[in-house]
Amino acid sequence: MSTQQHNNPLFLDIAPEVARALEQGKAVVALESTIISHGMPYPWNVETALTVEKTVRDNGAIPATIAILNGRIKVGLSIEELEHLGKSGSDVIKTSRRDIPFVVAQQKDGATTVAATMIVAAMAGISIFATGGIGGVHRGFESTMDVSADLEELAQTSIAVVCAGVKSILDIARTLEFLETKGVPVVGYQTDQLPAFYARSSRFAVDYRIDDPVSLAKAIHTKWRLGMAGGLIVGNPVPEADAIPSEEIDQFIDDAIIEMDKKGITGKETTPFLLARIAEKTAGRSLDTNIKLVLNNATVAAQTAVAYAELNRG
Ligand code: PSU
Ligand code: MN
Repeated sequence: MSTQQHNNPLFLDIAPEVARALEQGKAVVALESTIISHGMPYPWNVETALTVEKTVRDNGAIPATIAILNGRIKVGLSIEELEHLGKSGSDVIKTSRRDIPFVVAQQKDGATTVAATMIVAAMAGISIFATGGIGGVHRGFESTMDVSADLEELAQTSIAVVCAGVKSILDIARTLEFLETKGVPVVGYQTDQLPAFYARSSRFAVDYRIDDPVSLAKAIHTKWRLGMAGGLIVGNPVPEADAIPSEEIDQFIDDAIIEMDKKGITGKETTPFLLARIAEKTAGRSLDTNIKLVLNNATVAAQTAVAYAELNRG
């Protein structure tokens, strides 16, 4: 089990099934909830959240979707709770690191970003986390200084995040530079190149390529056993059949960013706006790709969590 467990029963409600699995040293995979409320439209968001949980189970681990409901930090949600988040959409507070204490203190509902989900997962003693895409350094950073809190969280919180890489709504080169500075390893799962979310490759090299869950779990385990706190990124490319090549998606992304700038959308609203506009522009094709890549990440995360639990027991 993780060395950083601060399971504070004052604030955390860990679902019985998740608590039991953690106690017994079984594989658990954390899942975020901003992707449900702000990342996809209803009802696809709820359907996807449920399918992701099933995929984690089918691969031998217990899913723990994380959110804040009525000020309680939840680790493991019921179907009704998932449905509530999915239906509420952007009425729920997009909750990153800075927001957690306020959403809790004011007894509100919060959907956790990658950063906030990492924080809660670490509190609960979960080590492996599956999502779609992480936040990063935004294009136009030179003038906006928009860098997602996800990156600082990866620098300090010991969670392995399985994602489909970094999408080109972000400045991929600067995101990688930031991660290098902060000492966050970027692993390619069965690839030498960082995936670009919709596309299988960004053409940027990863730090290390790993081809199987056991080797991946061993590298993660070794980092933390060395006493080196902090996260890792595992970039898992979307399956070939579901990918949208960069040549096709990049024009839509560029157009959506121009629209965003014209509308004056900034800060935490940017990613949800861009995802929704790209889905409209591609007539739902990008949403389909998004769903497929999350399921693919859930598979790899669950298999890695199983191997990681094995190492921890051994
Ligand atoms: N990228 C996606 N879908 C998402 C997000 C990013 O393809 O839903 C969400 C994640 O929750 C991520 C957050 O942690 O956006 C980053 O937001 P910001 O850049 O405001 O930190
Ligand atoms: Mn931002």
